[in-house]
Amino acid sequence: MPPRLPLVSLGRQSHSRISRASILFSPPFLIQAYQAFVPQHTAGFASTSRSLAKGRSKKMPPKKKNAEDTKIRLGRPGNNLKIGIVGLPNVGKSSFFNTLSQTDLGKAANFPYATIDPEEARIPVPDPRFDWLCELYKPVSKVPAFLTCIDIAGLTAGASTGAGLGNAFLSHVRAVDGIFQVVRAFDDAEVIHVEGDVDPLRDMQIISTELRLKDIEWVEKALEGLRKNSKNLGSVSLADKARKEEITTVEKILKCLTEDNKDVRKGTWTNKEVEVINGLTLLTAKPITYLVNLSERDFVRKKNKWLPKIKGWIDEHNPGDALIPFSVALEERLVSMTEEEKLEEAEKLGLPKGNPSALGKITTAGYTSLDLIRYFTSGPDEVRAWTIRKGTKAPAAAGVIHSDFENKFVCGEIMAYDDLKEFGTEAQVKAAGKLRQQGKPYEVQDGDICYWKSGA
Ligand SMILES: Nc1nc2c(ncn2[C@@H]2O[C@H](COP(=O)(O)OP(=O)(O)OP(=O)(O)O)[C@@H](O)[C@H]2O)c(=O)[nH]1
Ligand SMILES: [Mg+2]
Repeated sequence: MPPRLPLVSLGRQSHSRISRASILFSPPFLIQAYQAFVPQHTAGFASTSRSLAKGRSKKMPPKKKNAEDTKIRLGRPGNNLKIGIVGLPNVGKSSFFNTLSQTDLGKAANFPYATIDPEEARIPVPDPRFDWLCELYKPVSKVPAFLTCIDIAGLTAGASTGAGLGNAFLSHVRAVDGIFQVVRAFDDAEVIHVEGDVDPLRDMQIISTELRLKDIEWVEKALEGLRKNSKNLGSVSLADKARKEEITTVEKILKCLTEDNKDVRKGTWTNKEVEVINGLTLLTAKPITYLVNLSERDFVRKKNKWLPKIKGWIDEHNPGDALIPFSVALEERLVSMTEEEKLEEAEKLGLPKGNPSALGKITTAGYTSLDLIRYFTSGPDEVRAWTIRKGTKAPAAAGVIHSDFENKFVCGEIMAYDDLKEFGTEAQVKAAGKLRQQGKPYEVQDGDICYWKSGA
């Protein structure tokens, strides 16, 4: 009997066991104002090349790969991932993008389709662990983790067949790895709604339908091409067998989108099937975080008539997807305030102590939705967060700093953030036997503090 392939659930692993959408309302994260961006492959290299171990890498016999252990993730491989801001026209996407990036790059204006060309910005991802490390080392340079966000044009009903900015818009969505879907739930007669009135459920249905229709068209085309080339397939050659399997998988994807009426990321797939899906770069395979744009008043009182219905819609259609209420109007006011003024504002509004902005929480949710984690390199020169995908092995994680670290990887000296916090200094962590030497098979954990050793 052939070995059974593991079933891989697409989308966020952390949500795979949660069947209900969660409203992430409080407490908001403190957002960092770090704007510094030190180019990769420079500073981190210096801080981790204290001593290079020469010729110490003894060749181990290659281990047997166990395919069942390695779950293949949906989407593009790699760490350099992007999240796109998607939604109907005039719902506040560019205004949100501007507050998030603290720029005026996004074309925010009170008419539909103000945005045409996508704009991109790198947003620092808040992390109290990073702040603590900076306090400890007081480094010359501080580089937090970043999330790349893209402001995309508005999508309208019929976009999949070319209405509005139709296909241009959808190609921009295809180019990102995850989606922030802005849903308008604020009333303002001054702000035109392309559908005539405010109805977030209808709007969510429109976006969902358009993304699915485009995927169906894409998958049908792929299937047609595969079937055309499969007329002379035999049953003996491995290549022919693989081709047949691919056709069966594409048929299953089409069934998921049509008969099962599901986004592709909500299906259950084997690793082989995920490989086929990834080759198709489908829109509904990308993780979605729903961002509900409320009036400032509704955000402050944590009440809006649409919110429970929106949650119900997500539970029914895309269970497990995150839902974050926020207010672009409030964020626009907060963006020009100092940290102190923000704290005062929170008190004035009756919000929980701390930064009243939801942007930190949103950035973190986007980062997590892409299965991104970070490890740190730290010292008096620099404290820096390095973004990797969950499940990345030590050599590849080191390679994010410099390809030499991966190619000539010897080992990593690694301590957990919690251990450093508990023991206070690197020396004490070491004395407690908590500084670990890790080899190539080690899977880097979120919050690890790493020091890589590479050979000549
Ligand atoms: N009252 C109110 N107006 C808002 C809010 N968010 C955005 N707006 C206004 O809505 C209008 C459209 O905002 P944009 O940010 O350009 O919307 P968009 O979704 O990027 O629009 P397109 O690029 O055309 O798809 C602007 O006049 C904003 O000032 C909000 O929370 N409350
Ligand atoms: Mg816009």
